[in-house]
Amino acid sequence: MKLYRTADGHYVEHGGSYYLIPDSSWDKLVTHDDLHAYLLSIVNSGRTTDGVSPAQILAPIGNQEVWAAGVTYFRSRSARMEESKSAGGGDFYDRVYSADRPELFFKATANRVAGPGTHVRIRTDAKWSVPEPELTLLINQHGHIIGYTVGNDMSSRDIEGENPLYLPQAKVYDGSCALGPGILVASGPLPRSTEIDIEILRQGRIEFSGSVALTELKREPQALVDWLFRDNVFPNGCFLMTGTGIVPPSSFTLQSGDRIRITIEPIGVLENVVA
Ligand code: DO4
Ligand code: MG
Repeated sequence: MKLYRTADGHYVEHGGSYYLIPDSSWDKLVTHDDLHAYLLSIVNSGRTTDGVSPAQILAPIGNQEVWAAGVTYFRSRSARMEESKSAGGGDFYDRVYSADRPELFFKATANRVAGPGTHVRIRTDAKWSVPEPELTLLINQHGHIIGYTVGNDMSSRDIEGENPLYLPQAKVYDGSCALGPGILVASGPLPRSTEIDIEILRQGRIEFSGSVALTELKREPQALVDWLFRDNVFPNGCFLMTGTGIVPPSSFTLQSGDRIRITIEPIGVLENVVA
């Protein structure tokens, strides 16, 4: 089942049919005792409604914080070691890749998150910017993974590479994150064979494409969540981006007008244009 947030209400989609969720706030849905069973009861009511058009769909976020894990794929470790070599930061990335404690950082509040079909941004003071396509977990207030969405952890590589202490500036700014289009509410974990694909189109032509399977993800999603919930409460639940396994070559930087298309097959396609 997929859950969508729109200006006209929230919808659940199942088998190609759409069902309007009776009056409920997004935060209430995220913190529902058993969201999967609740959505199933709506589907089983059989009261279908008209479909939801892509233009109606908003970012699937209410009052949740967005956090992110880093250096969870070998490709990310190597790219970060390379970009920070002259700053002497390379060793940190190698160490965190194999350490018990993962890298976790605060990524965004809802106002910094772009929904599907809207604009993401590159920093005005950055010279080297990339999208990071990431499986993103929706977690309830008890630390249980209740759904999955597609995420884009926009990053300024020159800023984080200059000094690891600049990471919050490289990662957190207006339009630095995109989520959507909906939430896949599944009864179990996603198969490890699940693929994440990205295409970056410039003037209608593919400038970069890449893909990675979840088999390359070094850590278990629930283990990342357990670390995040150590000494942190999230009364409205939260999102956790699980890191990138796709890094474009060092010669690539995003430009205004680039179209970023990220696909995770069972969830959907998240498409945004760089402002
Ligand atoms: O350590 C810097 C950020 C890592 C990150 O965002 C990623 O690996 O996806
Ligand atoms: Mg990332």
